[in-house]
Amino acid sequence: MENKMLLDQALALLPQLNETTVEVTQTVALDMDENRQIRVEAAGDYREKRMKKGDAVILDFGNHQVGYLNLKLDYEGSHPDAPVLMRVHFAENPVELFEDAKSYHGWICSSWIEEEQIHIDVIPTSLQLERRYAFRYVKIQILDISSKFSLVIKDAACTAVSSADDKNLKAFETENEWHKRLDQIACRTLHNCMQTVFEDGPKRDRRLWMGDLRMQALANYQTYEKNDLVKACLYLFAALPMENGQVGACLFLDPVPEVDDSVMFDYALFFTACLRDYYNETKDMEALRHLWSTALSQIYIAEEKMGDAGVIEDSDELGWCFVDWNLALNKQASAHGIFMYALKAAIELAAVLGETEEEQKLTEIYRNAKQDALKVLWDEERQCFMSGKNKQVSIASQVWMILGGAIEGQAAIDLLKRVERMEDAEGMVTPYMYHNYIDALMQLGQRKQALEKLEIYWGGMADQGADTFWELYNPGNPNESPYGGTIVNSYCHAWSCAPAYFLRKYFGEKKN
Ligand code: RAM
Repeated sequence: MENKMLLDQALALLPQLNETTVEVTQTVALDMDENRQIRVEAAGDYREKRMKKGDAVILDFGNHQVGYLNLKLDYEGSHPDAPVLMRVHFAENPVELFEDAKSYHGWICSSWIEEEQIHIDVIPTSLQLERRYAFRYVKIQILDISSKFSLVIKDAACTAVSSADDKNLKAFETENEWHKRLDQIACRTLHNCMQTVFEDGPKRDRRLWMGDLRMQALANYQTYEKNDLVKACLYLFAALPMENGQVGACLFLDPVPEVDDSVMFDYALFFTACLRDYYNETKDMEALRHLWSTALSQIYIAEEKMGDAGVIEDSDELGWCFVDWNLALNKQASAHGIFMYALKAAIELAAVLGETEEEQKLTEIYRNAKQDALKVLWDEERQCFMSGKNKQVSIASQVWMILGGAIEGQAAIDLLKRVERMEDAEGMVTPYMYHNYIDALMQLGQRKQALEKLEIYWGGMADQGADTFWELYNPGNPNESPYGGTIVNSYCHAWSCAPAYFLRKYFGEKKN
């Protein structure tokens, strides 16, 4: 099913990576108190240490980096008479250095843990670790060394890589220092996820996901404006669909470009929305013509999930529709809202292309989807949208109904307020879902609330010392992980670069 024309176009657009050498800014010691708060203290100069068995140093690279570690090693004492065995542990967030890799038994593969054990046979030597890592801190620990000599790390540096270049970062004009800081963290997040494709996170999963791409593209238009990278990613998804023509949830580049075998109802539909955003930004008519049939077929493939009642049917299949990492969340109502959201995008694109008949057909589907949402999913008694057979209330369901246009204006404003007060309403756990929530508030003209929520939520991560924004953040439990351990969480995840998008688009102060 691979489309060679689209694939060739995509590959031709893939960027080169820029390399920068980054030095260690300080050697540190880390301490964690009973509330899991971490204190970072300066701890001399790593170059001065004479390392014996069990000794460790923690190097701080000053900011989040993505790249390759280079070490220059020497010794003091007798000629090395045995190899040195050392463990190198990389951490995006210092909390990772307090977890023991061996005690991680979560469901996602532990091979994501950023740890290496290496033998060094010949010293002095210069070495570069083969694997690319995402980190700010690196802990080097000597597991064993002959008693006849000690190890000296003469130099440590990182060859950092990204396809984004800060020279091309658009200025963000604001006098608000706090907004500047949130924007900087968001831009760093995006920058470090911009590799050969937009990666979801450079630590994990290091690949192109459709749902993440939509948000990365939006932030990119306000910041680095690497629009060809968005284009390349859209072409990749269109070139490598599933058997039935559906856009896959994610894809790999190596050893050859290939779509993963997982699909998600919402992610496939976000292709259509992402193409609409890309077109609005670039007016790239040629790309729209190339990608339109993929965008349109996502709507019809999704429509097959429409049940007799006229709303998208629920499913027990795990991960059928993503929406958020809240594992208790029922996805039905959100799925229906996302279907409507993508339909709106498809109607817009059909109009641009002059596909009048298609436009009318889609408008008709949209009209019915809206009517049936109000008929089937709206609960008269509780005055909100419900999801699934157990009639679950969640913020996500309301947000997607609003973004899909099922409810508008004051009624929608009141709805959000009402549901936020309901104790049994399922909440949001990812910056990804928070982005959609802020988007809904903005669509309803609730600027003040949107800004407040953004400042509190992303500001919460900044207060925890984040250099880049995280994959997950639950203010009630900053160490939450859906994977069974923070050691595999990603602390630089581009679906969380919303501050760069919202602050720059709506809250900047244009200087005269
Ligand atoms: C996470 C990935 C990615 C996301 C999927 C659904 O595991 O890192 O960001 O799109 O979940």
